[in-house]
Amino acid sequence: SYKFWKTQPVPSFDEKVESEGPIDTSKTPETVRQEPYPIHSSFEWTTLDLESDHDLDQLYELLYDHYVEDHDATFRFAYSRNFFNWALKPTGWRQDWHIGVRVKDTGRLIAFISGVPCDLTIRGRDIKSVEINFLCVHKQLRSKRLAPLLIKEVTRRVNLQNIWQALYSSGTVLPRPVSTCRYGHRPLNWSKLYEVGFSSLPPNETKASMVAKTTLGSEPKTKGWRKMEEKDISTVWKLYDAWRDRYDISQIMTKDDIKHWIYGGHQQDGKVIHTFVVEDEETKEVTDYISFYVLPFTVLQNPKHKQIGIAYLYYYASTVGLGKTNKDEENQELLKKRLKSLVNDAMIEAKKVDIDVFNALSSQDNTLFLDDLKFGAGDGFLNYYVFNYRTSHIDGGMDETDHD
Ligand code: YNC
Ligand code: MG
Repeated sequence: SYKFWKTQPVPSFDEKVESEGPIDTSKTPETVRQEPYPIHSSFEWTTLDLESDHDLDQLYELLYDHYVEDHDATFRFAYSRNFFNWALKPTGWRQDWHIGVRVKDTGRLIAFISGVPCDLTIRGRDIKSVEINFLCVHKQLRSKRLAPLLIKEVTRRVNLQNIWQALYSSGTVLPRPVSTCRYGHRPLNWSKLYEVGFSSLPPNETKASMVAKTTLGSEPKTKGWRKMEEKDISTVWKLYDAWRDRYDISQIMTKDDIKHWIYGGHQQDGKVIHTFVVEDEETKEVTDYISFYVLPFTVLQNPKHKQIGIAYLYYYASTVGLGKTNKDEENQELLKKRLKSLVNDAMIEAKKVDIDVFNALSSQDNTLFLDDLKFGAGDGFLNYYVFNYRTSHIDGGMDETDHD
């Protein structure tokens, strides 16, 4: 019924897109409500200070116990303190977009939502925007309409900065996704995935045959492969910016954003983001980069394993594909070959840091390699939304993967 979402500037499921652009353009920061929305008298709004261990610990604990689980509650995302420092403090981050709700009497944190700056290009139009993430309500306080209140409060605080659009993604279907992607999973440690119930044994296979099938080489094979260094930031930025022309929706990044999101900023220990480049052995030019981030699952109720190590394919680019479109079939074959070797080598690096499964969505150019590199289609989907913006559907690779 979408009682809340019906009141928001988002397209309905059945409407046709006649012209692309913002939905509600009537507001200005001056006409936006200046005070926080009223909240139940036993609660209070709080702005988390993620530079303080106390607040960072509280956020960690809330999400550790109450954030997203898989469909049968076998696994739950295990965000780390380092992960929050990466995901919630990019260039231009604002403390008042790290919004919590506390119990007045005890100070206990019971809900959270966040926004970070994230400008977008959608079909050639640049849009000032934020990304909304980590919406979470304590399990004992569910279904009390706290989520709409958090969403309205973050909207208010973003609008006060004269920003009217937001990107967000969710497994939940809401009005109305701009794109839907499917998760692919590539086992790196099949035996462990089997023991925790993440992977099952296909008919006509044995445990030994599955281990053999999923074993990777021990060292990357791409010539000139190495870890990204600080000196590569400018080149990676150029590659990133040229590469994103391939897609209908992409994030605008400054050089500082590349330093934060792709290089990992100051965070070089206990790293969340891992990035590798290919340096041409003759010219010494960086021709490709590829990155993944680390976000484990807590294994709920398993006697042997407490966690599985998970890597997510993140951004990449290769000069092989630059300036070419997917319609150039000859180039597409070269690109496919290149991406296969880059992703294969990235998985070898992931295995070295004890990752058990390597995930990739069906977005970007990933459908070129998912099957060949033995990614299995997952049962999870991710829907992408843009708040207060109307645009026709963007293919998230779902046409090319099997839908079951
Ligand atoms: C969701 N994920 O439909 P209707 S993803 C948005 N995103 O509203 P209540 C959601 N809306 O249908 P509960 C949503 N999930 O009546 C539910 N809703 O119109 C809608 N889970 O509220 C839902 N994290 O408080 C319904 O539900 C209304 O107590 C019901 O709370 C929901 O971070 C939730 O999956 C998700 O912690 C907080 O279940 C809770 O159940 C929970 O009665 C586990 O809410 C963790 C989890 C979600 C991860 C994410 C992206 C969030 C995007 C939010 C939308 C941002 C819009 C843009 C704002 C800025 C605009 C500018 C400019
Ligand atoms: Mg609630």
